[in-house]
Amino acid sequence: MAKKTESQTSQAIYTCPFCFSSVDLKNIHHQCTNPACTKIFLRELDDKKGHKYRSKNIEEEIDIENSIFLGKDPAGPSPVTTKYHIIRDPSGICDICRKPVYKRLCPSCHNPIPQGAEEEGSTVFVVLGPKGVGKSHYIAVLINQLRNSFSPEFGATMSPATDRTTLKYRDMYYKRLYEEGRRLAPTMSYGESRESREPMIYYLRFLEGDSPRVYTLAFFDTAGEDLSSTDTMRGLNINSFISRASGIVFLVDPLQIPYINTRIRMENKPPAGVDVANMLSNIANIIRTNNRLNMKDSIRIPLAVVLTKTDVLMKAPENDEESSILFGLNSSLNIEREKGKYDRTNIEQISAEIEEYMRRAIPNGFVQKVREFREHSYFAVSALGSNPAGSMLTRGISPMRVEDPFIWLLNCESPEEKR
Ligand SMILES: Nc1nc2c(ncn2[C@@H]2O[C@H](COP(=O)(O)OP(=O)(O)O)[C@@H](O)[C@H]2O)c(=O)[nH]1
Ligand SMILES: [Mg+2]
Ligand SMILES: [Zn+2]
Ligand SMILES: [Zn+2]
Repeated sequence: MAKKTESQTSQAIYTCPFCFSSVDLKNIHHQCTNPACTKIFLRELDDKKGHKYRSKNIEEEIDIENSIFLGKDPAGPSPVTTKYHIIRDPSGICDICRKPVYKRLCPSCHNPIPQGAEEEGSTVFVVLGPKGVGKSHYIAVLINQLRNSFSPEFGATMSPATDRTTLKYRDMYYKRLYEEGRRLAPTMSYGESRESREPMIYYLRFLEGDSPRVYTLAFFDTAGEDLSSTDTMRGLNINSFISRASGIVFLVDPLQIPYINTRIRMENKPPAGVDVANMLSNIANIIRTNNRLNMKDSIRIPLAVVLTKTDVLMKAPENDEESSILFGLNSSLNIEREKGKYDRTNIEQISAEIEEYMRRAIPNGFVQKVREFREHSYFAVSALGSNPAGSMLTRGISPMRVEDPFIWLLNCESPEEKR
């Protein structure tokens, strides 16, 4: 019963997955979908001569908040405009047509607040990891797999939350990877590009009985360098986002681990990379600070630790040294999971194997750090299925196990009980 009270109090507060602000659901903005209201509103604006925010388009009004969120001047030449009249009060009644309105907006950034936000809370999963780990490729391939393979398999539907998510996915990921067959370019850091600040948001709906379960998946493709210092994370407001997540997917690149990097034999081998134990430690510290936990308290957000680019570890060994870091034919990674249900045995078997692998390969108590997250599980995936030789993906894209971490996260205890 105590738990219930806890989750009831948290329900009035919604974390906007777009701008990360804490939104009191009693204090939000709305939009009226009657286009006539916008026209009346614009006519009224014209009567107040010299109004600063009058769009050139005769059928659309300027969305001041959303313009600012996207780094555009609302009084400048190309602000964000909308054909739906914005109501900047929580009444839920249009101030023009006086009818109830149902389109709800985050008051800070004017992105949508989905139906069911108060019952479901927002179940946000985030993908994190250092630069070069394979985040962008993983996210690009995962979205495609979740839509086209996972959803039909598990009786779900996945839809983009906004048109901008649709456009961003298509223009920055899908086209290049799936249509042109080219590798993705490195992601720009926040300092360099304001665009990257906006995550791609999808709603995943499971249609069970009369109350569908809805999850919000936030794919927040950071440039890894933004995550390597707690100061940068704090400055960018990523901290509150991470601290309120219902699940974290933390990516680890085997090729960046010195122990593996020195033993593996391959062409165009990248250099070893940052200390992942340190990065995970930063993430844990931020969660503890934000959620007012002691250093000794375990963290209640489920953590999926995911080894990327596993294709490079699944070849025939060239010598003994190499064979000690490869996954052989006996690896549990070769056992297919049972389709259409949560195959717990398969996931636990793989987790045990990868944990042992990481204990051997990564120094500085990485595995102990992971244990500070009360619920954790290890995974191994490959987005591309093979190591790209040049910028063209000549061998196509054949992903391996990319959806496993999400199947596990979706089957963790109900996320409201985590907080
Ligand atoms: N072998 C292999 N290489 C990959 C895979 N995914 C990404 N890579 C390589 O890793 C590089 C960095 O990936 P990227 O997604 O840009 O990393 P990010 O900085 O974390 O976003 C890519 O250019 C690819 O060369 C994979 O599944 N297998
Ligand atoms: Mg990237
Ligand atoms: Zn917002
Ligand atoms: Zn109206």
